[in-house]
Amino acid sequence: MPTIHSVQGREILDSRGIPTVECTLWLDSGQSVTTSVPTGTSKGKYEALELRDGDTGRMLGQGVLHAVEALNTVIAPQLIGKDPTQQAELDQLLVGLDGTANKAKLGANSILAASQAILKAGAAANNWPVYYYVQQKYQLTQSLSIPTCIYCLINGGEHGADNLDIQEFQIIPASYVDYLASLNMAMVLFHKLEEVLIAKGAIHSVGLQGGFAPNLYNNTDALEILVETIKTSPYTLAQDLFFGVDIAAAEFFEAGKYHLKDKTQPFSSQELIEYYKSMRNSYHVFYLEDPFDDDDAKSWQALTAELGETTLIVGDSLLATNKAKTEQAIKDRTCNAILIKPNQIGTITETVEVIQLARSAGWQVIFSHRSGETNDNLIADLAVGMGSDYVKFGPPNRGERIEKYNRLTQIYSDLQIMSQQAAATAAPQTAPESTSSSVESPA
Ligand code: 2PG
Ligand code: MG
Repeated sequence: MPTIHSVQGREILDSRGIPTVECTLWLDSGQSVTTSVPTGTSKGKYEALELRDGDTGRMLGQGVLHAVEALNTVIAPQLIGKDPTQQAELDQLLVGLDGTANKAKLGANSILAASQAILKAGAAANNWPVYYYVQQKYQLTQSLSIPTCIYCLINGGEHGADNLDIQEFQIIPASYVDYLASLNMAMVLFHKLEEVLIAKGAIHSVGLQGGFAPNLYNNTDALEILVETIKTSPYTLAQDLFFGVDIAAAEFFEAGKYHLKDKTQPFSSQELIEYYKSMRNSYHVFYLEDPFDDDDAKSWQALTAELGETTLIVGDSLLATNKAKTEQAIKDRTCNAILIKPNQIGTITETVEVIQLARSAGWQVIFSHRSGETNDNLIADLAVGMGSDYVKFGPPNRGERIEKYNRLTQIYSDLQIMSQQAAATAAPQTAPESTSSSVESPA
């Protein structure tokens, strides 16, 4: 097995034009891999620390040169000569080098860049695609398939133009819709939505992740406009597709109340539960992400008790891809699904541990991008290889989001070839002379 020859980190810009960390790792076989880490805008307070320089004379204080230095001078020397397939051992080494509870010393950005590079290098050392390597290594899923895509078409909250409180209005294709058909649906509805917004004189420029950020009066208007858009298409709501929302409620929680434009007075938790129930009933919203503040556990529990049978109640900043937080939420029945963002925790191994926990509780798993993305498509491979139920990669718009969908399209083709090969190898049961080939790798 090849070993790690060198590791080089650097500062690059993310899709928002804000610095982030990229890392190239060379093996002594001559192979190399490059990876970069995303960053969030509506970051949760329990996420691992992303190290920023804070030097206001450069990159508005957002530089990551200290994180890059940590990667090149503290982390890299420790990785040289190591076997990249020993992910757990190497991730443990990284966590130990940092030594803090939230990766505050070296930064979760430098640590994750190294951890992701190790994973990609492990796959390269085997000459396997990353999704296949991940499946073989972690055995989180028996079969490989493309997760259901959650497409965000309208951006509000911190991602939008500041007039919608809810951060993401999403469409979710019905389970019978195949991946390529779902991409077609998202593409059609994204462009039809633009036409509807233009016809209404609503602004149709886009927000941070590429969804439209229109000037509407309130949050319900956004759902109404999506309903109107669907009516101009061949699709039927509640048959071909459903709605989802990322409320990102921590962003409008103040002094124990939730401040939404839909009502002049702020919402109490109980009023907000009623609001979600009516959203569920009137608009077929079956996905509710971060519906309450991260510390308002009682409201989460009440909502999960009321709607959890029929609706995904998804913990994002609530759980921060953190094992202790997830354990607590399972015990308290706070939610029934988890958003997975490796950069919230900082290593691949810890990400896998959180997924294992979520699975043990029967939760649904959703792999997610960040609002500040790069053109690295690793999360597409992770989502397939780890058997994610859903992925949230944004709208079918902007290069950094499209890159993830295009990677899913490649994997989709690979899987088709694999199943054709598998069918060919199954054939020998009736024709034993052709038993020689077996599908070990789609590569
Ligand atoms: C979220 C994400 C991605 P951010 O809240 O789920 O959509 O946003 O990366 O800004 O935290
Ligand atoms: Mg979220």
